[in-house]
Amino acid sequence: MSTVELSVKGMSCGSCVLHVTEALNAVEGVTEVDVDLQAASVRVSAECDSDVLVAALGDAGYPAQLSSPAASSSPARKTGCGGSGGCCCK
Ligand SMILES: [Cu+2]
Repeated sequence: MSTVELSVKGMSCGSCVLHVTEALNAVEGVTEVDVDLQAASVRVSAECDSDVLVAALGDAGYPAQLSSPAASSSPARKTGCGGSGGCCCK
């Protein structure tokens, strides 16, 4: 069991959070999902590879990547619903 933190793009409302939560819960091995909409991040307790989690989020329409303190290539860009971020509730 390990906990990984992912940064997720495209989440801008409560139903995005639901979609992300459902997408992750559908992954085998995932036991806990904690979405932080404000921080655009998700903490996941899972027994599977983080690549699988990232892929599941990508399939759901939310490009994600592992949150790493060293990563400097992830500017916090805000996208509103209906914006170029492809929000679910457009
Ligand atoms: Cu939304």
